[in-house]
Amino acid sequence: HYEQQYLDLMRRIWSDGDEREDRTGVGTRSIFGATLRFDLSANAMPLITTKRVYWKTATREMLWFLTGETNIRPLVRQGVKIWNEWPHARYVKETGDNITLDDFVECIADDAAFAERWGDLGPVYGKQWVDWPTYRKREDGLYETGPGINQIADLVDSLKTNPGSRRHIIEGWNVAEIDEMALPPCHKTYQFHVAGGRLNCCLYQRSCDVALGLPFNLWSAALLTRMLGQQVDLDPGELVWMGGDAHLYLNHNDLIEEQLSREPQGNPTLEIVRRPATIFDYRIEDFAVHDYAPHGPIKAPVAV
Ligand code: UFP
Repeated sequence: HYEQQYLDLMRRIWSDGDEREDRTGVGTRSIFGATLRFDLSANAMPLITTKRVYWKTATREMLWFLTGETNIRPLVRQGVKIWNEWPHARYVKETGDNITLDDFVECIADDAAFAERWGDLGPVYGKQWVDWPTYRKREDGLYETGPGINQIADLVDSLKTNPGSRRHIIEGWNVAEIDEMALPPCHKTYQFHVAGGRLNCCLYQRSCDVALGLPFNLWSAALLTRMLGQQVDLDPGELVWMGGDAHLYLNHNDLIEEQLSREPQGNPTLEIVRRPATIFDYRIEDFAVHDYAPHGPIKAPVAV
């Protein structure tokens, strides 16, 4: 089963990983350098089955990235909670107001001005993907801003016009803007590759929370590959995932023990029920998952 690779990685990190302190103070076991490969043909998806993965949440996040938005408000208003902890932590830190996460999120949802001030994550994925800033040197030696680069639109174009290229890349790691981001990109580089009428994707992820992050990251990378493939008339090929620091948080002990005791079940597929005019026109209703009968969800705290 395709998921065995994921469980093997989890098991290996938990038993052999180097135990270390990390930025969050929670502590992890970690290995450096890992690769997973998934066949996406026949609409197969690397969707984890040993716990329920909320693929619609991950899909909404992907659609949000593609809008170029970096404020959590549109996510919050769809009930997507995955980015809430970061703006909340910043708010508490900067204002000293010890508001609960739930109350903070309610303010973001109800109050546009509050969301404007406190809901933005800085120039994270969405901004870099569709509006990477450019600067031009003027004759007087000063710099002025140029038009932003839409990497996604350019990628669709290059896949169509120059499929054999080795430069089909989406990059999130804008060195000059890392300091302004709530979280520097984890799934930082996507490379696409066309072979035999199929679209392959290689994702390089610099840092990976294997328990909570990776199930989402795998789904999203495969989803993006499927959407792009539909837009440029290529069948789904392979997803190669490469991780730098692949870790498990020490407080995920219960999740890990439970998940490793379960067996993968079924082979879910993704159907895209409509073909939107462009890569930017997908809606959540366009996606249907079939044959997904996972084990029950497992809750665990996210390290901020
Ligand atoms: N993380 C993921 N996947 C993501 C994402 C975050 O695994 O898509 F946004 C995890 C990895 C790490 C933490 O545990 O978030 C980021 O912390 P750091 O920047 O210190 O690597």
